[in-house]
Amino acid sequence: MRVDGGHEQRFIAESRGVEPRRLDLTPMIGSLHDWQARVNRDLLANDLPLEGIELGSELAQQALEFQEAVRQCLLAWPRQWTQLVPAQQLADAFDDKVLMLVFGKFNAGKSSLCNFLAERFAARGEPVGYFRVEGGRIVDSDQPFQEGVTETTANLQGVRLGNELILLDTPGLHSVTADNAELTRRFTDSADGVLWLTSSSSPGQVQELDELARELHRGKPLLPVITRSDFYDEDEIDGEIVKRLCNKTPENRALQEADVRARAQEKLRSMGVDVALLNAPVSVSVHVARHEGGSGAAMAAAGFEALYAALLAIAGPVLRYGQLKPAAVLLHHLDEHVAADLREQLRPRLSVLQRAVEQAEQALPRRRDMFMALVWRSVVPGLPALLERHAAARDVAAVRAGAARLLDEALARAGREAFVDFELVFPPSPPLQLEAGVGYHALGDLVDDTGLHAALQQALRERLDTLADGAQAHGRRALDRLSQEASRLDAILACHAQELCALASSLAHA
Ligand SMILES: Nc1nc2c(ncn2[C@@H]2O[C@H](COP(=O)(O)OP(=O)(O)OP(=O)(O)O)[C@@H](O)[C@H]2O)c(=O)[nH]1
Ligand SMILES: [Mg+2]
Repeated sequence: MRVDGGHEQRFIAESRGVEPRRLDLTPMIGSLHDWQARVNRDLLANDLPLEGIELGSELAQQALEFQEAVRQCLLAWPRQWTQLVPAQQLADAFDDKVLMLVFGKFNAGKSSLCNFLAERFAARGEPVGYFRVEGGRIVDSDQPFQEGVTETTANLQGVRLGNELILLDTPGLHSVTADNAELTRRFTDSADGVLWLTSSSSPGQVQELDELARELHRGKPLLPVITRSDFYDEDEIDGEIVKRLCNKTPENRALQEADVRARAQEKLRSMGVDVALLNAPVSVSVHVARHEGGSGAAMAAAGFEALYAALLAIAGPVLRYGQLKPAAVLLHHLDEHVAADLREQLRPRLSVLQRAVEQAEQALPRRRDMFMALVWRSVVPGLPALLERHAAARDVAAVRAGAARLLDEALARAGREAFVDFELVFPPSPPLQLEAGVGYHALGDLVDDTGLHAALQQALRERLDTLADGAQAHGRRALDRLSQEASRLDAILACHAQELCALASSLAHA
């Protein structure tokens, strides 16, 4: 390791010289807006067809719920995008700067590290400026950050190091009010990379990284910094026991770094985050470095040369993220709001609907049988009275018409009961068709209607068969229309999701 402060000098020189290379993101931003427009257009243009389906049915309700979810999404997306505008404006204030988020639990040593790095920059003649964020505005301050247990940082604050680099000192985890949390989030949205500070007294509490999930999923580089990497040693000076703060040994540091690295890797994997974002942890002691006067050797021994080297190493990815930021912010909105809604709200609703359609389709033969039985049971008991009524006049035509009327009365009711999900309309039945010669017969003084009765039943069965076929086909057609449209829409949404992945990957390789 170099002990002449070489990395510090280089780091400060390079952070003076970073001139973020501007990429022309206009075409990418245009493609992202086009994508959103296509999603909107396809959602608006694709109503689920409910023709032939009873509006009060479970099936129709599911389809209507989907349409309602679409409506809510179309309303929410522009609102969610507008909510990001203040964040962007705030970020614009640092448009050409590199923003590093200094993140960690309370007392992790965030404020102390920021102050110390600022001292180092100032000592080398670089401009340094502190600021607080109050009510969404940046307020300059000439005071370094408060350090220490009693002075827990409750506000988002930052320090400009040189002209290009900004450290954002976030409020210690769990010490954030709701307002602050929102503000912190806006700022963290615009950060280009993250220093995760974890105290050497219990390093690598990886559950803390859960709060960084968004940032990490957005591909921001992560550098774990093991802070307070020191211990008190007792020395005897002139017969007196004196406590002296010492750096932890290189072996001890190496062990902790390896442990933090292994835990962080596992955590990132479990979060589905690209492990390549993780940089090798470094251990530092601000207190020892300060106490020893910040000489080159002291800085190196306290871990700062390694920290500077690590910062230089991530400068590339950090700058890259910074360059892509305007498109990245839009992409993240589309991914975290629009694509997430397609994935978690709309497509699952379409699947539920599809399953309901399948079940309804499978139930159709059962419904047909039930329909036949209901109509039969309702019409057949009325036939003897009908035959009786027209026996004197032997009026077969009246019987045929009367049977058709009995049928009509039964159809609507049985249709509603058996084909519950469907809207069935039965046109008035024409008189039943009987074979020629079928009618009442004289049997001595009596009139015999046995043949007519049997023929009526036969004709009724045939008519009913045709009607039941028609009702079943009607149901099937309605279900097919709904199902086809639902799968078409689902395929369109899946295709949009893929398109956004492709856009994200072309942005990553821009
Ligand atoms: N031993 C030791 N203590 C340190 C070091 N750096 C910071 N501390 C102490 O750790 C405590 C917390 O430091 P801060 O810098 O205020 O920590 P923070 O992460 O900003 O804390 P919050 O603002 O509460 O989230 C203070 O008492 C510091 O003096 C270090 O290098 N060594
Ligand atoms: Mg603090």
